Amino acid sequence: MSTMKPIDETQGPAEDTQPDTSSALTRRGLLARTGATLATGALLMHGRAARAQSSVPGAHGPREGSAADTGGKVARQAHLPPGKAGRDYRPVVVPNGAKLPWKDVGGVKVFHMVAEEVEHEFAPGLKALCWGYNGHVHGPTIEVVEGDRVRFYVTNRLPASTTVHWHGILLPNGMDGVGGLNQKAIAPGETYRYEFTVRQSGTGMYHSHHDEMTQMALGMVGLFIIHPRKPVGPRVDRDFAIMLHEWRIDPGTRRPDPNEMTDFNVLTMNAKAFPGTEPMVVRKGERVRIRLGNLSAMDHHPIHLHGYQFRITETDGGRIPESAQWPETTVLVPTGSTRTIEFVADEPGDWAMHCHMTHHVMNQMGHDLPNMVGVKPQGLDAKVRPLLPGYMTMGQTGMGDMAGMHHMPMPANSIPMVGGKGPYDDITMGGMFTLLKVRDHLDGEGDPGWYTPPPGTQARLANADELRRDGIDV
Ligand SMILES: [Cu+2]
Repeated sequence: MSTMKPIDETQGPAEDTQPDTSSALTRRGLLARTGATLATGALLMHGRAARAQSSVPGAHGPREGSAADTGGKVARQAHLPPGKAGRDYRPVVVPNGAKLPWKDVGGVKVFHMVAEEVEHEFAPGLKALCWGYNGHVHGPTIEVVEGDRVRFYVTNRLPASTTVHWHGILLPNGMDGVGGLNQKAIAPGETYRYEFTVRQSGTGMYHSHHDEMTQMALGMVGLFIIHPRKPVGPRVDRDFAIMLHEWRIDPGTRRPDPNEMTDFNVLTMNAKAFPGTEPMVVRKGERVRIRLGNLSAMDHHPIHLHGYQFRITETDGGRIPESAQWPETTVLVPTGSTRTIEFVADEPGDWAMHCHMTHHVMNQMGHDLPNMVGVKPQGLDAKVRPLLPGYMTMGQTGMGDMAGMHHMPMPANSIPMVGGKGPYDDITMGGMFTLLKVRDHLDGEGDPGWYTPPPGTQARLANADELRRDGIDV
């Protein structure tokens, strides 16, 4: 991400020269007394008033580390007043997702994250017990502005210890959230406090950094969007953010399996598998940004957008200078990375955007199967049915017919390998698949329905006259 230039050397009131009651107050004792949410609210109101009164707009003084935390030895760094949506940035749209709310306490953006178990629906018909934040899987998207001072309270309501790592975010080492290395892990019932000044802009992420294998596999990841304080690059009209992830959920089970190493069967965008994914809706001519993050356990995802050439404008290392931006139609998003693309949506339609690894656009694919392509089962089905009622040989012309399986009985808590309903037929993709819907006109913000191509602009059955005319012998 782009590193922020020093913006203000003025030192305002020292935030933590008052006794630092927060660390004590946020721990178990207060939780037990009043409940976590109330406790944090009360805490935030308490002891901050003096600071709020004395803070000077544009010259707030809190800095990296606090006097109480560090004995006042850490160099102080100024921050800016909290950046506001509409004034300082155009908010990102998180399809299927949520944003983490904040409140301004004495010029600091204060957030409360609650790590907890969440029942999550991946697509209609498939739910699992996951771990997430604030009732969401993945966690709500954090959206801040370069120069903001941010304070995160993290309450652990899981049965296991956890931490939060701010992935790609520049901050003091003690705030980095690696369990055991930078801090003691947050025990069940405890609330920890993280605080730093945001000194970059771009697309970052956050995730558990304690028992990562289990906790990330169960969903404990989220996006951390930082808008520049001053605009960088062409202004965009639509700014979408999508987290890529992969899961192992066997049909009929209710828990993602964290022990899976290679064979993931639910591939998601913002924790939804198609047809559960919400489309990105855009007006023709608008400049569009799509931020993609990937915290999959093992896989990189080459995300392909139909209908457009785009520029890769940003990695998690920051904005790419315009002269170095590559035109592409597929962007590889390595695991542990973010990539941002931009383009002008000048071609209306319903455009597919999906991972180009073909097994990543399947749902709960069983592949412990013989290769049936080209096999002619003839009377086999009839012979087997007395032994296995309802038996049907499958796969002899591929998996396209699986799309029709949403008309058939399915195992409990599972979804068809492929297929959502399209305007013409079943769509033979699932998983990491979504739609960019570009329209000349939009009524409201919702899904505009299916695109109707103008007459003469759609593939159709060739007729005999045309075949004869053009010398096509079929
Ligand atoms: Cu993929």
